[in-house]
Amino acid sequence: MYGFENYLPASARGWLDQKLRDLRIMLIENGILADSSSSSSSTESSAVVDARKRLDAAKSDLEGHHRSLTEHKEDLDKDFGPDDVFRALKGQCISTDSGEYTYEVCFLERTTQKAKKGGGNTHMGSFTRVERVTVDEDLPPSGKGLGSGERVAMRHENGQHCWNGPNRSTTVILACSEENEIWKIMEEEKCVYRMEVGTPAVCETGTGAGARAAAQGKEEL
Ligand code: MAN
Repeated sequence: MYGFENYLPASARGWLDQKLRDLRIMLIENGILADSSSSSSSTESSAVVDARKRLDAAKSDLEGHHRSLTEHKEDLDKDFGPDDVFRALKGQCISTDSGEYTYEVCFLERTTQKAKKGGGNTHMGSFTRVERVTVDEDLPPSGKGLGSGERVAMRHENGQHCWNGPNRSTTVILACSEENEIWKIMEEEKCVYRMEVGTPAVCETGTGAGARAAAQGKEEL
């Protein structure tokens, strides 16, 4: 105040001092003036502090979006088979009992062996790629089998390590069916599994007798 208070009488000086103090507090409370008396490391006004908080929140929001974008990009790079026909199946799980175990296939994710009498689950492999295999099998009267010809298969690798053997792996061979269902499970060699699975996802590609049966079934509707 350029020292002009010094020319005021003591009582007026006290009054002015108080007014200036009140004004300062009001400015600080309204975020207009930085609170330099505060012992906190921040010398920013509360408006700046608020803005910084909002900026930090927006930044972490953006990071979240980036993460999900990366995930979606990775998803697009994955092999979803011919014409991406398996994309809709991703994450759907089917299971069936066989012997002492229940076997589960979660499409494009993993295969699992679950002991019926309790005990932990055994990871039988994570989905790695789509392949084509040639099969030659008698088709059961139910039509629930692979038949013969070229079929689409899903490879699952790097499952739980097998004592005295490889890491578990599973080949899931697909044939056309009206439902997603596991038809057959075999352990061809120790910890090397093969599953025969029916799914509508391969019907358009015309996979053998199962395809014909299902296609006929549909035509009759
Ligand atoms: C478990 C199962 C079997 C496998 C043996 C190998 O019992 O995963 O399928 O053959 O381990 O030790």
